[in-house]
Amino acid sequence: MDQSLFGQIDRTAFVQRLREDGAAFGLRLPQALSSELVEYASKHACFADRQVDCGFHLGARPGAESKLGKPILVAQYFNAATQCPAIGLLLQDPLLQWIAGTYLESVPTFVGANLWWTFPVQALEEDRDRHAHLFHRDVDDFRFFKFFFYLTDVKAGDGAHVYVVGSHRRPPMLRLGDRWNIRRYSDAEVRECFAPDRIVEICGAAGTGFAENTLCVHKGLTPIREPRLLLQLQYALFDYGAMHDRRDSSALQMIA
Ligand SMILES: O=C(O)CCC(=O)C(=O)O
Ligand SMILES: [Fe+2]
Repeated sequence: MDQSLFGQIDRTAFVQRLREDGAAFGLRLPQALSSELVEYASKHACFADRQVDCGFHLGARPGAESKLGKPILVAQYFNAATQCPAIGLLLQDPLLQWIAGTYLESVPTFVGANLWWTFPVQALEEDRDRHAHLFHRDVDDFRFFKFFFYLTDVKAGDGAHVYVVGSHRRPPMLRLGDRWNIRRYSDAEVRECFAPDRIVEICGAAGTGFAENTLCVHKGLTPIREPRLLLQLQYALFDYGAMHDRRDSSALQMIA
């Protein structure tokens, strides 16, 4: 544990929180690592809507939007898990591995890193749905969870990740079939099911990290002023090959 990038945190309490609340807080990336991730993002192409043929560098976002004929809400990097050394370091971190194994009660399987921007735009409603800006639950494995790291400052009302405390154990049951169906929930439905203090907007400076079992009801808020850069590391029991960021480099094409 002395080798961890995260220093001393009460790891047993962290996992306990994750079990009870569905999320646990208090991780902080070292400044140098956070900056390295931002620098990686500034030097490599990201891909609008996670489409391999929609690559652009950050400075060319207006041109990319003109080509696509719409505002870009989300753009993701491909092959960052293998190409970005800072992500490689995080994947070896003993504290993150301990949390993953303890929470999953199994040898943890790392199933994917995802590094993406969310931009402050007047997004199309279909893009807000597609990119998880409406409340939902992720159902990715029998047991799984994600680490999230903000790489830009995230202020209230401006692109935060929002989750409902404890909702991994008590999903909303509003319609017949809600026990089994995976669907999007409106804000009104979530407010109807949960007390206001359970609906938590997670804000924090660049470097803020937390873990969440995204079986909890959650969503990303569409930013209003500042773009948000986020790194997500996902751990599960099994790797179904659906969550990684690997794409054949010959398939990657730029649009701007
Ligand atoms: O962008 C966020 O904060 C949430 C993303 C999300 O929930 C998802 O991709 O499933
Ligand atoms: Fe999600």
